[in-house]
Amino acid sequence: AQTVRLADYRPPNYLIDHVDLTFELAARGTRVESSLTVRRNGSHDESLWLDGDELTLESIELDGKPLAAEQVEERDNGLSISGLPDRCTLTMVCRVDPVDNTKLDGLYQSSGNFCTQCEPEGFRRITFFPDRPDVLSRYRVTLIADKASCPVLLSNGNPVESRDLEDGRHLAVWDDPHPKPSYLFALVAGDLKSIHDQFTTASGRTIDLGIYVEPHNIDRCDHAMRSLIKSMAWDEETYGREYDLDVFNIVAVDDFNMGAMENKGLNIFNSKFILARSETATDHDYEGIESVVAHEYFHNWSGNRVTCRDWFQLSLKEGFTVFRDQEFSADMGSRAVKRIEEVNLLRQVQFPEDAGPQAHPVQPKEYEQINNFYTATVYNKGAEVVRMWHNLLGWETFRRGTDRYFERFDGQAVTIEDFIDTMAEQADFDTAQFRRWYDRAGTPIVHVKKRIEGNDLVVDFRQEIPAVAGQEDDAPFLIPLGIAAFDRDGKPVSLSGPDRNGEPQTTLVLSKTEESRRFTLPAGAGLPVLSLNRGFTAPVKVEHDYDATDLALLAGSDTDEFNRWDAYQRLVLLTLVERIHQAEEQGDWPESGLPEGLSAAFGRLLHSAVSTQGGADPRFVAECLTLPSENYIAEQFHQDVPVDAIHRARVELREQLANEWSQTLVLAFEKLAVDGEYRFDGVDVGRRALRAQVLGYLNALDHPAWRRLAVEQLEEADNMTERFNALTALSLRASDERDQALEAFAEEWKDDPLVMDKWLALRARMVEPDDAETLAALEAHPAFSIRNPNRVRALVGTFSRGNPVAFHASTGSGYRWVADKIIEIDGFNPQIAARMATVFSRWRRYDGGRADRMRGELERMLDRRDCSTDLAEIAGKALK
Ligand code: HT7
Ligand code: ZN
Repeated sequence: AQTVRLADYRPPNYLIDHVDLTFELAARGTRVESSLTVRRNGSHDESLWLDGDELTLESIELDGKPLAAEQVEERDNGLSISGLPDRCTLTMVCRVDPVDNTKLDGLYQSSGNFCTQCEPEGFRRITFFPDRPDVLSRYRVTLIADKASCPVLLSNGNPVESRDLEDGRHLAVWDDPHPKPSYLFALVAGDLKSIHDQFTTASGRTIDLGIYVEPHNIDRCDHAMRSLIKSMAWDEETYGREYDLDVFNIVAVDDFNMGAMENKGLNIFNSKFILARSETATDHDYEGIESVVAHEYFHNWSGNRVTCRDWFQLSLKEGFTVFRDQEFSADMGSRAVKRIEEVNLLRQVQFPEDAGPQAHPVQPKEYEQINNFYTATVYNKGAEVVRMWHNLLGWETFRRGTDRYFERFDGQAVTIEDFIDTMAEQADFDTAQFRRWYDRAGTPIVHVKKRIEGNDLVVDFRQEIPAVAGQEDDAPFLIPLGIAAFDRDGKPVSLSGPDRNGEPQTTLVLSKTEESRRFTLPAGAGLPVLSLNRGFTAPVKVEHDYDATDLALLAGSDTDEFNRWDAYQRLVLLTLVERIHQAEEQGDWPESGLPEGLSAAFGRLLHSAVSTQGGADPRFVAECLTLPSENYIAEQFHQDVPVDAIHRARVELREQLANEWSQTLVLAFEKLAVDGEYRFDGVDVGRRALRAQVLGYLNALDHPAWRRLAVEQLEEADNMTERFNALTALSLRASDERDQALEAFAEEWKDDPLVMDKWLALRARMVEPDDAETLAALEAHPAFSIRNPNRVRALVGTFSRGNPVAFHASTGSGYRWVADKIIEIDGFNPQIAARMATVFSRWRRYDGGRADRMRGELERMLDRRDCSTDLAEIAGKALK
């Protein structure tokens, strides 16, 4: 495959000011007529290049006359047109087949309705066009379709006309006054029902809002509509950004490669991120919907009004918009819990990505297939970098910077450099060094040591910059590091000096490979315990010689909630890793009791959540009590990941904690019961979350009474959150109750694909190593379809990422099954196949037998004549 390089960027040699499109929609042969007003950009006599993919060109005219044959050269990826005047109109007719479009990219059908996905390079699958984000055009779109089967006809912008035609068809015209790149084009046509509301903007304009879904889902749209209205208000209040069309429409479809798409005025969503009612969706689903609706809406400014010059700038819109949606969610719910979730994702997905063969900078320098770069690095590390701008500048200065950015670049396709320059104008620190966050892959490690000199606390910092992605330099980063100190009684020790009101926290800005900071302590103070990277001020790993006592102290006393959680998690990790090492050294499993400090910290947390006076937020406690995932524990081992020992140690610790605290757990289970009708609000969500943890711990024990608690909750609860939490708790151990419950659940929800995805995912987590029969049964289950990305993520994705012992079964059976699926999927949807394949990337970290088998599967995926460029890039990099 061809490598695309940032260094090769050239501005477009022709611009397209207006695009007029007419679609005659038909399943097997949609006719697309396009009329492009072409303008030479600069002075040159080069040809015009129009991208095209799987299109049939029926005709092409220049200013109303057929083009001379020698002027057009058709290649398999587009058209080259020579001899054009400075300005002209090109008119083309193409045919596309939406039914055969199994890639879900371009114009395709989902549940019989027409829809589109154009980011990043799908528009070229609809008509020939310079399909690059720096060509901005005004679009006018006419949709013609059979009125009975396609009563709804939607596109970008404002509706300007609609009428019936004589042959049973009807027509609608949409006009988008805002110039946009082709990746933001969208149309939807089909038999859909809708709910409507209105939003009045700060300047008094009324916007008509619509959410369109398949008719049977019409009772599941209210939460998404509320989320949209909240997002519109928040973006006005927080960033001063007002909506800019008369209508804003959302459509939910079942077949979708990602979460959602921010097409101008017509967002298209994976139905998973729109549809919710309490009987079928969990609190987690409600939160996902709120944040994805917000994310796509926020793109209207960060992405659409100010867009990307080329795809190397993807994080310009994605990193910034993720930061914006994170802050929105923090404002809607618990800030600390939101931060914990963000850091969990970063540590469990982005850090591993940044340490393996797919590592790349936030601004990548080259790619083979851009679809492979919609990554946690571009999105989530990108958001962390924006967060550092925000923290370093302070909110008001940051907001001045974003105002300036939107004002200066409105209607333009720009670069990450443009964002940095605008922010740098506001900054009083070395922004050149800060730029490394965009250019250098890998997660910096900050080693921290402390000592006492006289009355001074001296803290030494050393930055370690790992060599990844062919980048070997070790120049230091600019790292804002929140830090505080606590004495042995858990009381804050001021590090900021007497002039800062004795505030416990300060933020250091580290900029050298090695540097020390000196703090004067009160006379007689001993060596305090350090709380580092508070609130996760920088996306780094912090290495510090914490012992269990330090961590227990911070878990109980740190004034930063995020770091309280982090200390507790580190304490758990310390215990688990010690046990695993011990087992390795001894050659068999050690008899270890529950460590005193950890047990006490667990009990304290649990008590704090159920105490009647000034208790802790149950949601926060639930996050603390959630044991680190097996994959995250695996990250603590750089070589020969002890897959089975990790599983065993985690299961054992869960049982020990449950055993020790069973009475308190039962008490908490009773006290946390939520009365009344389901409400999606902070208090109830928190209680349900902690109650789920509690029920999980209890069911880690083999006891019929705790199973009965789960069965009762499953049968009596009126909402999916509690019902599914109960089923999950039951799934932890084999039992008759578990098997009956799983079967009954599947029977009850067999006609609801989104609920069945939860069931498939749960079943995928339960598969035992080498249980080929169960895998075959799940694959053959009517709820599964290999053609639908949500089903694939639920079964294949969860098996490979959420069930490490079975995926990494030493016989290689798990690898083989997943690779078989990937190869099959690659035949019709390469984007999804490539995403699934990243789970094989870090094969070198496993022991010889496993590593050989994983490598073998990567080779099998790659060594096929018809391996897609998407999958070839992922597998090829993994094997290098
Ligand atoms: N900007 C979108 C990214 C995207 C996408 C969405 C749906 C299907 C395929 C896609 N490829 C890229 C989603 C977002 O970040 O908002
Ligand atoms: Zn986005």
